[in-house]
Amino acid sequence: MDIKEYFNHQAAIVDRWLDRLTPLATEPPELIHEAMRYSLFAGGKRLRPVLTIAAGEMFGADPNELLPVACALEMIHTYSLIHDDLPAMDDDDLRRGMPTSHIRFGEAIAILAGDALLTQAFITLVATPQRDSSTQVRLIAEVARAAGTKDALIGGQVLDLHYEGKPVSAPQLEAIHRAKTGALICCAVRVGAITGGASDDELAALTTYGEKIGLAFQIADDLLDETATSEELGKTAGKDAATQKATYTSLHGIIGARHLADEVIREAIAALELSPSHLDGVWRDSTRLREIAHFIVDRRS
Ligand code: GRG
Repeated sequence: MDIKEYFNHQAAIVDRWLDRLTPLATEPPELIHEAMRYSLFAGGKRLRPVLTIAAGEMFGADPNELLPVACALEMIHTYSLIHDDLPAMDDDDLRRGMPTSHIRFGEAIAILAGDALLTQAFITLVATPQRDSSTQVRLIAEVARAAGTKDALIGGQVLDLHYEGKPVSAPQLEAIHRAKTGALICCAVRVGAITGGASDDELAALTTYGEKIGLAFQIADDLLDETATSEELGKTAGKDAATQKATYTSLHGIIGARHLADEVIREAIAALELSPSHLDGVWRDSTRLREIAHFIVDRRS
């Protein structure tokens, strides 16, 4: 199976689990469940859950333990997109090729759909027994931290708002994205490895990989904003330039950003290549994680 087929295969499995783990749109209060499902099933790439699955598979994780953790991350990611699109934030009309949640349901329901998806993620984690209860608590703590304020999703979004319209240096840009985009991506890799029972050394190697691909993802996102169409992206293209937002392309140019992305991906893969020597003689197959690293910078949406 090549990486595209692997993504499609795993995304279909993730969708089945998401369907199982999310209240039905016919369950009262129907409107909020409909809004949660509208954004959840609008056709995202499922990058974060697929990362969790690929990292978990590397350590032989049990799918019944792994998939709910993967889905919890997709719920949190979807909540962040709904809130990011709100008039009070990026004020966007289009997401995943469809009208954004506030356009479809109004602002109040969009806010609540985001809140509900964040909550549903933790309901899911709490309801999923893991290999032992300390692993379960650890996973819940990992996800909570990545969604929080310190070097994490909400903190990154606050930094992003803070720097709006101001000059941003390369280290400041990296700090924004390490938190806003990178924390959840790195968490997706870590929780997969933890679910599979990775050792501390293995987890450290995968954390470096996760941090690097998180950065590469954002550089690729900035490149796509300039080089892809709204149809390809399923969201408004060219918005960063139109709003004069500091991006990797505005700081380094298109060619410079492309080189940076390639360099960061090489570092991510190097972190994986180092890991076998830390593995107590146990070989772990990191082929999928290497392929995903390349996919992140080669994608067109
Ligand atoms: C509102 C708490 C809060 C956080 C918002 C994620 C985020 C923080 C904002 C999204 C804005 C944005 C376009 C960030 C760039 C990186 C990113 C997260 C892109 C979207 O992720 P993909 O490409 O989307 O994985 P799909 O739809 O494929 O899941």
